Amino acid sequence: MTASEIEAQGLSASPRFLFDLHETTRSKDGNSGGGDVTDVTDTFVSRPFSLRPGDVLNSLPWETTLKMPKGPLAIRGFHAEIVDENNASVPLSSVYLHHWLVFPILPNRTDPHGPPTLLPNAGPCRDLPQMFGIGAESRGTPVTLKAPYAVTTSGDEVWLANVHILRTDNVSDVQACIECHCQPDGTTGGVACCTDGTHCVTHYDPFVSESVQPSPPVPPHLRAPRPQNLFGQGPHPKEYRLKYSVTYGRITPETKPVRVVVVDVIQCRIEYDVPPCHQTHTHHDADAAVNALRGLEGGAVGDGDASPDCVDVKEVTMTTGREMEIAYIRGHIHIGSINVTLELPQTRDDFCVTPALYGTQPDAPGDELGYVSRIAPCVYEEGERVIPANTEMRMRVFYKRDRAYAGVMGIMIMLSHVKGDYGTSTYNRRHDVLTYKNDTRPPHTRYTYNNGDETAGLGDVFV
Ligand SMILES: [Cu+2]
Repeated sequence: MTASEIEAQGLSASPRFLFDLHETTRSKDGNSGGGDVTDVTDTFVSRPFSLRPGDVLNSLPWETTLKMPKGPLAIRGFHAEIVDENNASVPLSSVYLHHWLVFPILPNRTDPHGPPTLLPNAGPCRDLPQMFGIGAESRGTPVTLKAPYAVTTSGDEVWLANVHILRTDNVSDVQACIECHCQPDGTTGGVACCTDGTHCVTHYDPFVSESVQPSPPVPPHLRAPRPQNLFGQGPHPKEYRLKYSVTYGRITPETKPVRVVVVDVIQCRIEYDVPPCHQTHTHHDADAAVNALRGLEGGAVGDGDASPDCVDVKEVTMTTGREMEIAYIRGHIHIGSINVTLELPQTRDDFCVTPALYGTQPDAPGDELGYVSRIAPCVYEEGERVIPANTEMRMRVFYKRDRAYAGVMGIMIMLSHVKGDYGTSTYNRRHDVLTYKNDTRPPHTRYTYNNGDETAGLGDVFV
């Protein structure tokens, strides 16, 4: 989903999901900072939607408006998962939440039917504009900020979501389905190869009629359009709901608004493919393995079959444009990943490792065997981790190469307060905080950093 695609659209009159407030809870402890700060958690649940085995659902942002708490907010938590009709968590092995992405927009003030203004995050990637959300690990990896840090909002935003879900129980080739393979050999993949309305082949499908072979042809694990049942028999659709919780407090003079920065290790190209290790060995890989094993020593790296000569590493160096007071960092990485690491090469400071944590029990929601069910974040107290301006920061992403992994990602999400920032996180659109040191992207794909329009003049929002 590109930023310009979102901006080019108005809101759909026929939304794919409708949400209702399910419950409101209050907490005075934990991340709210205790004392007088009381955070509220509002949980919203969608009306049920049905999926048959193999179905792929990819709702576009302009079809999916989220309900949100009213008014200016200091958001300190955002959590989402798929539940069933009884509000019980559904394992990734039944319904794979490929991704959910949440985008604040400003509705068009002059023309209610005109295109809205997207409020992207402050990262360098135009095609990763989301403020919250990400992948299958979402259930185990909520955003949690410690007060006084918060993602602050004005209350004028409308929140849209892009939700990509695949029902994978009884699917014949689950790996091909959830990696969205583009070729039969599984060496390449990506979301462009599992679009809305496509269908992963299931064990039931030999008993249904063949669909007309589409043009261009689809990989063998996919059928498009959805095959029709010849005899009125076969698997019934099941009903599911999308559930999300927003934890928030009031904006006070003490609140430190954070900028959300989403960085891609392959400089905003987003998806890549990892070849198995028997294909090539490079000197670089040996280097990577040392770091990977450092992660393994922590005991937090999946099933541990990453051998020293069988690790894929991608790295990128960035430069801080401003002093950053870091509140929260986490990676977004797919099945096959080991971890994302951040270091300050000038001081050899390996300051954050966010490992992929793999589930251990078959079909257990939140602990699904073989799936990345959680990515451990680095969470900081106020003032604990301050990176000066003009500091180099190196990001590395490690994947196992025990087999081919297609359509993977190496993303880092960093929430940090920038000295001098005021007003709301959603309106602060300066992209000067973290930039690629050797930017290999064509100039027209980058943000311009000296454009005054990138910061809307909302001013302070204190209530
Ligand atoms: Cu991803």
